[in-house]
Amino acid sequence: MTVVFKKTQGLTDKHTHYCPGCTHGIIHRIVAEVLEELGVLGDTIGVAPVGCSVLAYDYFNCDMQEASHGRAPAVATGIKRVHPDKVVFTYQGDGDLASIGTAEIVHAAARGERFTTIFVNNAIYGMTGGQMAPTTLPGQKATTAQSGRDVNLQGSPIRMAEMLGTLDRAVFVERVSVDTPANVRKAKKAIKKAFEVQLAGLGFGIVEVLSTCPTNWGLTPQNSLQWLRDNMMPYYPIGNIKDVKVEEAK
Ligand SMILES: Cc1ncc(C[n+]2csc(CCOP(=O)(O)OP(=O)(O)O)c2C)c(N)n1
Ligand code: SF4
Repeated sequence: MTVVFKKTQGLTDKHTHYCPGCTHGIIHRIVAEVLEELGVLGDTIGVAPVGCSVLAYDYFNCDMQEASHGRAPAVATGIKRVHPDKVVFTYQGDGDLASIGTAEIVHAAARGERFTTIFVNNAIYGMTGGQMAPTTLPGQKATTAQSGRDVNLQGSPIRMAEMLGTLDRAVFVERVSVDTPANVRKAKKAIKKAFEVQLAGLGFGIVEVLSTCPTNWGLTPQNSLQWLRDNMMPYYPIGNIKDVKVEEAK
C-alpha cells in the first residue's frame, strides 16, 4: 500500500494532554512539519511557555527549553545570541505573551531579535481555568468577568499582531487561523515564511494563530470552531500585517 500521509518526524510519539477539540495540537503539528520540511529539526531550539502548552518540550522533536511565565522571548534572545546558527522559536499563549510577558515580547520585537514566535490566541487563560486574558473579547464571559468583559472597566482586547507590526524591526507579522483545512494550509504557509525569514537573518517574525479552548469556552469542539469564526475573526482579522522579501540584505 502506498503511504500518502504520515506523522511528521517533528513530533515525538508522546500522546498530548490537550482537551478534545483544542487546536493547540494542530498548531504543534504544522510547526513540526515546517521544521521537518526546512530540514532544520536537528538545529532547532524551541522555548516552551507556561500555560496549556507547558509540556510542549515533550511533544516537539527538537531541543527545547522551558521558560517561566511570559519570559520565553527573553530566553530565546539569550539562546539565539549565543547560538546565532540555530533556529530558535517561542511557542506562547495569549496569557503568557500578552499579559505577564508583554514587556518581553515588545522589546524582543523592537530589538529585532532573530527568532520566530508562534503566538496562540484563544482569548482566555486556558490552563488556570478560564480567567480573562488581554485578548478576551468585549462581552465574553470569563471566570474573572462573570457578566462578560466590560471594556469600560477592563479595557479593550489587545490586537498584539497589529501592535507589534508597528515596530520597525518586527519584519514578518501575520495572523492566521486553524478553523478549516484551507486555513490550516494558510497558517502553515505563514509559519514556514516566518522561519525562512529567520533563516535569512532578517529580523523578528511572529505568527498569531487564532485557536480554540472548548473546555473554558463551554462549547463542543465543533461549536468552538464556529464561535472562533463568528466572534474572534471579526475582532482579530486574519491576514498578513507585515511581510519582507527573503532575498533582501541582512
Ligand atoms: C509567574 C506566574 N504567574 C501566574 C501563573 C499562573 N498561570 C499559569 S498558566 C497561566 C495562563 C495561561 O494562559 P495562556 O498563556 O493564554 O495559555 P493557554 O493555557 O490558554 O494555552 C497563568 C496565569 C504562573 N504559572 N506563573
Ligand atoms: S483548557 Fe483550553 S487551551 Fe487548554 S488544552 Fe483544554 S481546550 Fe486547550
